Amino acid sequence: MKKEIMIICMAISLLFLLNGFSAAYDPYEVKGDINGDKKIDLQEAVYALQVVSGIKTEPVSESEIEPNDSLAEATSIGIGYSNPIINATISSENDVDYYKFTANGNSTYVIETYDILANSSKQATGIYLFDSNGIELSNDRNGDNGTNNANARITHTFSIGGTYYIFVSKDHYINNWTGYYSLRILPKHDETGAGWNSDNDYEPNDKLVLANKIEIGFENAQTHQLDPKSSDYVNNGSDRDWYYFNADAGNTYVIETFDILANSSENATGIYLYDATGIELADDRSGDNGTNNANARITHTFSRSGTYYIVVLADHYVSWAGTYSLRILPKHDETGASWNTENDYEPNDNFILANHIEVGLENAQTHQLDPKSSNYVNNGSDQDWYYFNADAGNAYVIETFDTQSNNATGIYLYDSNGIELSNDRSGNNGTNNVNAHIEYSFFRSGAYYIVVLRDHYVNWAGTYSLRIVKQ
Ligand SMILES: [Ca+2]
Ligand SMILES: [Ca+2]
Ligand SMILES: [Ca+2]
Ligand SMILES: [Ca+2]
Repeated sequence: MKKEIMIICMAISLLFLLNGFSAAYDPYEVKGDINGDKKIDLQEAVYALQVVSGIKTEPVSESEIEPNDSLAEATSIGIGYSNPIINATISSENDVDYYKFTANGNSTYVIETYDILANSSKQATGIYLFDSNGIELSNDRNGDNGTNNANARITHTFSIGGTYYIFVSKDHYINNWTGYYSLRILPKHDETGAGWNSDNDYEPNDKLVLANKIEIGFENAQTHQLDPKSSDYVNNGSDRDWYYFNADAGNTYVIETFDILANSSENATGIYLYDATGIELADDRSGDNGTNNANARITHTFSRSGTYYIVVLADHYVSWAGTYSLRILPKHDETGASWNTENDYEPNDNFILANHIEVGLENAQTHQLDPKSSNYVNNGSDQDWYYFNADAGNAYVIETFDTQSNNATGIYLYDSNGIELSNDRSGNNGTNNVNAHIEYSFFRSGAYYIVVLRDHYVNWAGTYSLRIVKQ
């Protein structure tokens, strides 16, 4: 009894002490104010006491405080990646855990249980969200929504700020589950408190609202991973990575995953494009479109300016985990379009990404069909697109030359709508040092497109030259 009185006295005196320091940046004040509400309540005072006494060293994560078996006994949890509850437990068949938090008005949070090891069960927790009157707003009662290291997950938009409650219990459909879980409340990517783990691939980003930012342009590519550790945790789907970017109305972008080494699999990623309301605009879900070093590829013209979303996940038909890069490339004539001058002016594997070539003998260009294509997961080897301006009524000769082989390249000619006008797909038409050869008269002046790729019948890679000559 004396001991308990002593602890209470210490806690109370600490409470005064901490509040007295609240104007200064005392580290214990920051650590003690778990709720971030600039006040220290008894629970926080006890926590601060534990920090002072060395029992607790972790400055931000907190655990549950039993008993928390009712709304009135709810443990406080802060908002944000840095304020989780860690190592809470469902300790028995009947154990239930209540938490309370303060939501900002007009904010969206992802609430999830996570880091539940899948050593004994494929199912674990369920979670429920209540308002301050105890009315249920949402639930994921059998952990249907979690991916990667998350088990049960709710996404909810709070129009009114205030106190809300989370209820964690065993999965609704299993008789019993006991074990450790962690719990966090993650704000939308553009809201106060949004944060990611820079030491772990900028996770958590497994929901549209938790998307990482990616800028448009060749030089703004990012490299990430689909996490092979997904299978260690209770979840309902492996790692997926969301990104958001801002598109300008009328612009066309190529969005692609690339530089995925083909050492273990011929398939890797799929990508999907969404608008801000979550409506799918395009997908390449099994990486059907990529060539050369690209795997999954979407080409889309954006009719409205605004924020758009990409999700990268494993190819729809395979279980894949590993490292990938992602980029968003503007059309050749749009702001931010650029190419790698140190690597043959790639990426140009799509007419949207075409390099420019001027008409005239003196404007011939020398390039390569890349022999490294086979190192990467793709659905076709290197191809090189070009565009040029032609005048109506004139005949033009388009040809590859100096290929060191008669079975090297094929060339195809397109108009700006992507309609094929002519081809020499296996380099049948050239003589002497000319390999593939097209002659064509244009009815309309304008931009036209050429693609150079390997001879239709031969697996060729190497150096070629290209010229377009007005007759
Ligand atoms: Ca990831
Ligand atoms: Ca992820
Ligand atoms: Ca090339
Ligand atoms: Ca190319």
